[in-house]
Amino acid sequence: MIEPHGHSLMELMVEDQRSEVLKNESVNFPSIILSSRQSCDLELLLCGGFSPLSGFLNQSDYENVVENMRLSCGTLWPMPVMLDIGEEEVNRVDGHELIALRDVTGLLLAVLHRGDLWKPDKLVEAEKVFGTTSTEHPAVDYLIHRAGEYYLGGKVEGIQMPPHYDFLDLRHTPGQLRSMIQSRGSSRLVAFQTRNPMHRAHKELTDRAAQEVGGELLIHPVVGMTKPGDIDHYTRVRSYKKLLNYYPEGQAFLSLLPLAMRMGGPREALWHAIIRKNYGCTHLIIGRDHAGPGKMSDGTPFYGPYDAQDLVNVHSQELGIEVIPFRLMVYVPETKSYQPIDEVPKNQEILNISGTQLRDMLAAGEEIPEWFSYPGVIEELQKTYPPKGQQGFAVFLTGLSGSGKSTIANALQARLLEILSCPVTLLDGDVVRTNLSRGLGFSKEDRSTNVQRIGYVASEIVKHRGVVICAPIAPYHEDRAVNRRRIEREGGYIEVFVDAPLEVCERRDVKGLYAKARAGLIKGFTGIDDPYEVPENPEVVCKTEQETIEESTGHVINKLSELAFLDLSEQR
Ligand code: PPS
Repeated sequence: MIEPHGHSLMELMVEDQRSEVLKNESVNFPSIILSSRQSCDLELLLCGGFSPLSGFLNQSDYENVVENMRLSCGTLWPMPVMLDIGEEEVNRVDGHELIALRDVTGLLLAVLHRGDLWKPDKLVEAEKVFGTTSTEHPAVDYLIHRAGEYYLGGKVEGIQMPPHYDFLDLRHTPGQLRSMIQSRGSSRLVAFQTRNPMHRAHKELTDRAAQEVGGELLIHPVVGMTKPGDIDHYTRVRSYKKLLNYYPEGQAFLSLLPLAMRMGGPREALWHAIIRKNYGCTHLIIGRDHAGPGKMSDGTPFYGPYDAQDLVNVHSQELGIEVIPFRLMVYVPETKSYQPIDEVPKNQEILNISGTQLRDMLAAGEEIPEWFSYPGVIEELQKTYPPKGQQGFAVFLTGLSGSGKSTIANALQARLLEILSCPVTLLDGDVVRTNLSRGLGFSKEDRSTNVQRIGYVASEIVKHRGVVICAPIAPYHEDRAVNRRRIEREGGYIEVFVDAPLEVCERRDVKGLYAKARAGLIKGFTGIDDPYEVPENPEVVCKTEQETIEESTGHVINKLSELAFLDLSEQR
């Protein structure tokens, strides 16, 4: 049996006296402001979660980790933990032995004793560590596009843990967790790693694992950084708390892990095992595609479904924590029970709902079947992912000056106010330019700033489940695409191309601006001597020279209803 509290922890926080000395001296040190990823890594270093590391990796350790998954001393360590910096920081730390590591607010977290500084071969790192150089892999994307070009190694002395303000009763350092385990008198603790909400399949799997081992269960979700697009940790933690009620009293407990995941599949599984050992666990459940980022756009998975289990098995002796491998758990309606997929007889019907399917069902307001999850858990997810009819949305009208954007926007606002019992904000081009964007001109850069500002405000309104109509010219694809991405993350977005030929707009010339532009009195006028990039895939096209304003407004209302953002049968 493995002794859970046996090995010593490498905690890097210094005593009060040393901390005071360092704080006083730090005014003379150059500073590095840590990114979110670096801050998570530092937290795990300081609390001992990354034992036996004593700081950010130096070059020989890094090269060994990349090549052989081992530190230079031979200890198993599969993941580079690097302080990546850019050219500017390289110059800043030049000639200094001690460097202050601060969070974004400037708070001094730790002092780094400068070690090696070098420029890594990122492609080699990507290939060896993640098995791919494709930037579709989130960690490779981070490495290539976001991480600095240089690595700075060195030991760290911890002054203050990165501060947290949420779920404080559920955050424990490895030391705290070990004492908790000891005081509970448990000798076997099975950890369950997750970055997703947990449902009945997970409950079943964790029950089986704990029973198999005869131990207690630690639900140990990652709340540092997970895969971009994952459900936020606030929602998840609320749902885990609800799930706990479904375990027998005292069988399972919850603690949050501030790790920044890399989605590194097999290597990450090994890393998770080492980290959980540091937290005092004796066993770790490794399921299907553990810490995998899913598939590439061509459908090829980055890792085989059980690669992580295989790699961890190879090193099981050395790890000092036992791994409990699990196959995918599926629901068998005939027996009304969950089974590992390899234990289900062929031809027997099985049911499963993927994360994406679940989100689609929530967005459609569909009932989630009892066999899949628990009412308390679903209730929490429904609060964050309300059906489309309760989400906010933005209608983004784009078109030439005089195409009819403002007229449609005003009519649409009135129609929506008639249907919905909530306010409707109108961000019209002219109005925005007198308030939000006062002082901006009509250069490409100023137009981008103007249009993206509108997108930002719209995204905030949509995030708060409000309704907004925007009506700038927005002549460039790129700005419209940025806005779409930003707003779609928060709720609904529909682009309406207000399509009137230039000669029609010019004939209308409501403000007399086309005449001035033709006369050369206004330079850079859209359609005359400045470009308008026609939208490629707008949700709605309004041909204002061929249809009435009621018809144009009707197209938009119908599209909103078709996409389920507007329920025409009921008041909002
Ligand atoms: S942009 O490109 O999206 O930032 O333009 P927008 O903010 O919507 O423009 C608002 C109004 O500014 C008037 N105007 C001009 N339009 C285009 N090009 C130039 N150079 C220009 N100078 C002033 C024009 O009346 C726009 O209003 P609308 O409502 O579109 O007619």
